Amino acid sequence: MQPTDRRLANAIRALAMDAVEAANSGHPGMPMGMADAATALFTRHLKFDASDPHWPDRDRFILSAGHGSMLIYALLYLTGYDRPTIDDIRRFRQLGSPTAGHPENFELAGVEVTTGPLGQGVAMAVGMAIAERHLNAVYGDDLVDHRTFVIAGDGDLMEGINHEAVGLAGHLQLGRLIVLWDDNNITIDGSTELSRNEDVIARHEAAQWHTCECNGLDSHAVDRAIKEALADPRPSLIRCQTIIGFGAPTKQGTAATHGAALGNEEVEAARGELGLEPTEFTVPDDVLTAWRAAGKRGSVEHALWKERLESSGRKDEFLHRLNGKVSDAWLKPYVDKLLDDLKPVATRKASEMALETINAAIPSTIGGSADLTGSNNTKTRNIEPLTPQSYAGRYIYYGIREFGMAATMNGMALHGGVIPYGGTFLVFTDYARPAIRLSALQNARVIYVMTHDSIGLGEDGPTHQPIEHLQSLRAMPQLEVYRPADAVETAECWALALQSEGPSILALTRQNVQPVRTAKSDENRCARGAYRLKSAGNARKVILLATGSEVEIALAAAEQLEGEGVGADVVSMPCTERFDAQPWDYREDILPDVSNREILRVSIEAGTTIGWERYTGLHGLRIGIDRFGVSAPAPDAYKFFGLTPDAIVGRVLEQMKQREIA
Ligand SMILES: Cc1ncc(C[n+]2csc(CCOP(=O)(O)OP(=O)(O)O)c2C)c(N)n1
Ligand SMILES: [Mg+2]
Repeated sequence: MQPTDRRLANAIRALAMDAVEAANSGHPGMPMGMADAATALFTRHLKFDASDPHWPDRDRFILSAGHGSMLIYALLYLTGYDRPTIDDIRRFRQLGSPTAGHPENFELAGVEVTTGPLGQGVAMAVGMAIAERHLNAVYGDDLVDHRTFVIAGDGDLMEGINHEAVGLAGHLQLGRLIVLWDDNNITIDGSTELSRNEDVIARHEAAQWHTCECNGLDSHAVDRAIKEALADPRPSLIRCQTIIGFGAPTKQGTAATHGAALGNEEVEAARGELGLEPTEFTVPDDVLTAWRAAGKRGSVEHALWKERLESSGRKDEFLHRLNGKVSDAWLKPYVDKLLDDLKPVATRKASEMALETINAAIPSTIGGSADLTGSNNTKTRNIEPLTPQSYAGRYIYYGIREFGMAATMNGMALHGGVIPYGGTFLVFTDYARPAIRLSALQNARVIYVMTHDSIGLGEDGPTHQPIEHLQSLRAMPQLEVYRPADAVETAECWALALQSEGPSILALTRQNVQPVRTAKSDENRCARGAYRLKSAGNARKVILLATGSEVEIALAAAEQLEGEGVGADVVSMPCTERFDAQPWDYREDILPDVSNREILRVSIEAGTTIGWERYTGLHGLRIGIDRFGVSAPAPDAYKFFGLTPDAIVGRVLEQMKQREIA
């Protein structure tokens, strides 16, 4: 006899309670409250095959309420994924176990995205739904025809990013996105009445979503609600009314179940209440069998899909696209052509020029901007907008939603088959930063086109002029920050970003810069992160290290120094992370490890100097800006901050004198 849904759901409850108890850490309330809804979703609707978590046409499931990680771990175990095993679940939240505190996409197949920072899961789901519709438009129903389901908590819907994500999803009419809201009226501080009186349903409806409500503790009611959502062409919000910690006799319905072990006594009482096995981490045989059958539900559809793939004339192209590898064959011919006709150009414009070629050569790119298309130069002439009428388009008008854009791009990148890039001003990486951090943590290939990268943007002044941004982004692990100096370097950095497995930031100028790379080269010189652009003519006394728009200033300063008989190398350093990864002998060649009395090392970057001592040495000369900017035309701002060849040469000579460098 098939066990009841309630018994299936209770297996989730049991594992959640036991794992949190064993770790004495974690969040039992959410999985216990949503166990019935998750049972309805996983046993009747979600299209998946536990034996192949990477099946490209699977439905995507995102647990936006990542603190309830035991919900997804229980589901993956019960439905028969290879991992987590029951031992992994016993080792919930322990060092080396894939059952990390919050679900991590790099730990377990079946965990599509990393969640935990509330709100971002829903926004990433929007990106997944966009990627699905786009690939469907390109490859058709036979190969791409799936949905994106989300479980979200009160917190996910309260976060600011939710407004951005909901607005974008409604606008793009992403009807295959279905969010199940765990409406339990509880957050950490207690009742949601403490902090919320908005009408969540009305807000979604105002954003052109379909909504419905159900008793989230009744799997059949949830089932009906999901059916209704599936039938509606709009994105759907299903309000599942639940009780947090359902089944814990004295604690259910209270914040006490949110984020702490229930305690032995309460767990034992819950076992009685729910009719669970007496021993921990135990699932009754008939229940496990039923769950395992649910994990195989999709196998027939999966087999049919494979047949369609085999008989598709586009099989190779489709698989190539999904594996994500891109060639940089476009780069050399493009750069050679650039070199034939050198002229000053802003690197944001150089980025657009490179993108014309890239977008033609690589069909998986999808561009966009947070309402700064004309400033970020992100839309090339050869791509059309992605709209509800035409999901095949490759350009997204994200609106003024920087955080939403970044999280959406994470979802797109992790869906696979597309390479998202999107722009805003570099200073507004602050608005997108939590999602940039998740790009890095998740190793998602998202390319951030961040223009107006310094005081060089001029008149808009201190609110718009990045100062600490470059260095603070460089401080983020697994993120590559590129600041190219001219059109050639911009193209090279684009090639590196496209070939990277993780995220990149391209910091680009608003103002024109002189070409600094004028000779043909067989290699991508930016690949080493820093390289000697000009060697000292006289005996080398100085190394000028510069990035982006300051490289041409460094070259001019070096020329003056040479005129004074002082030999000066100029090193262009478009990507510090890549330079740091070079072998010792290369780094030693570029930046010899000698005292600043022998060779003075000087960094020049129109931003904070904090951190540059890493390359100049503690007593090297760091030229930059350690205060907020000024509202003025760019040349005046550069002069004001001493970022001119004359001012730099003056400071270098003075330092040399002080240090008695002859
Ligand atoms: C951006 C962010 N802020 C704060 C937290 C800490 N936090 C984790 S869960 C939670 C409460 C969430 O409430 P709800 O979504 O209703 O979850 P429930 O208590 O119902 O399980 C908070 C504040 C977080 N994970 N992410
Ligand atoms: Mg809640």
